[in-house]
Parts: sequence; C-alpha cells; structure tokens
Amino acid sequence: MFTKAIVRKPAHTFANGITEANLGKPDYKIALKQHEAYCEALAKCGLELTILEANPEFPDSCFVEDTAVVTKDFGVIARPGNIKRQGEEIEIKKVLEPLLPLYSITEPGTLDGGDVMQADNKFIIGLSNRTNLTGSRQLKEILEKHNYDVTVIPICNILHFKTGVNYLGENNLLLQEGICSLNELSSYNHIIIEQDEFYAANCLRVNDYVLVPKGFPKTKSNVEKLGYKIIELELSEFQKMDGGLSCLSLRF
Ligand code: CIR
Repeated sequence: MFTKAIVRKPAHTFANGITEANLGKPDYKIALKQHEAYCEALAKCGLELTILEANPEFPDSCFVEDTAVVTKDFGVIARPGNIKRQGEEIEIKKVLEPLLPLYSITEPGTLDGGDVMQADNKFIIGLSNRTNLTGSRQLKEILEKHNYDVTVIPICNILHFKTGVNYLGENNLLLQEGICSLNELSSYNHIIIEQDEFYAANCLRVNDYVLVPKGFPKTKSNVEKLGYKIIELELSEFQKMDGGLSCLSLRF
C-alpha cells in the first residue's frame, strides 16, 4: 500500500519542455485542470499528497517520477539523462530528505525514474537514451543491498521503460505490442496494448485502483476484466509532452 505521493504543478513554461510526440502545443490552463484531477484521484486512492509549486526554470519538472526512485524504506535521487532536466532532482532531494534515507546516482551515471519499474520484490531497469549502464549498475547495487531482485534490460523505440511496460500487481503486466526484451518479461501475465492505444500502456496501479488514461476503451475494458476498479483521467496535455500517468508522481 502506498500512503504518500509527491507531485509538482506544471509550470507556465510547460510547453517548452522536451517532446517528440508531434501532437501540438499543450494548453497550460487545461494541463493545470488535468493535473488537479490527477491529484484528486491520488487522494481518492488514499494518498497524502505533497504538492510542490511549479518551477518555470524546468518546463518538464511536473514529471517528478524521473527525479527519484522511492520505496517505503529509502529513496534514490536520480541523475536525469537529458541535460535540460538536470537540476530538477535537487529540490526533490530536499523534499525527500526528512522522510527517507537517501542514496544518489552519481556522474557519469544517468538514470530517469521512468525507466525503473517495481513488480513486487523485483525491479526492472530499462536502459534507454536517458538511463545509461553506469546509472543502472549504481541503482542495481543499491536495490540489491535492500534485498530486491534486479534485472537490467535494453529498451527500444520508447522514451522510458514505463512508456511501454507497466506492472499492475497480481502478476499482470501491461505492455505495448512488439516491445523488445520480451524474454525477460515472460513470467508475467501479458496484457498486450495494440498500437492504436500505445499511450495507455502507462496505466498506474495505486492501492485499490488502476488509473487509466481517458480515450483508450480497449485498455480500459481489459483492465476492468482483470477485476480492477478504474479511475479514468484525461491526460491529453501531458501526452503532448511525452508524459503519462506514472510520470506525474512519486508514490511510496
Ligand atoms: C521528458 O522528455 O523528459 C518529458 N517531456 C516527459 C517525461 C515523461 N516521464 C516519464 O515517462 N517518466
């Protein structure tokens, strides 16, 4: 069970962030509304929220997931793989410091939290354009010290590992059709997301609910069929900036 989450409001500079989505410019006011609804959903799932003020210096800083990896017992401050995002982690470190013992990924390691997926007692770290081998090895060592199993696998054609693969719990794994490194994921029950709903591979399990992006009926129905309670959220403006449900919070 998660009890807490950290989120950060989108900044007015949000549209200047990094994106390859080609879906047009996000509307800041709509993004703020969608973010509010996201926060309400996390509260409904039982989480106590720390809502950080927007930081216009970092247009991508609402995607807090990338700045750390957190568990109930400790946190690891990430070292963002895109230079435009390096520095976002500094304030997150200040926020987490009073709450958890912390480690840090250090140079030349880079790691984005979006590449790190927890599945019960196991972590899978994706090697991406953002997370390098050194960063992954540093994180693996820390997690193994805490008795987690860790697998590092290369990813292709997606921004972050969790852009394409997400663990719901109960051995259920959502994954985009055609994802590489399938062998390492063969022990899970696969729920395949077809190309027209790829964005919905990033659903987010929070306690008794699964948060699902709005507008992806096949994924919604497949998740419901597994017996999960669903909260649907409109995320269009975050999708335009390559961000999804998991990216918008750190949960622990
Ligand atoms: C970026 O490119 O870094 C942001 N525009 C989107 C980050 C999304 N985060 C995530 O998937 N964990």
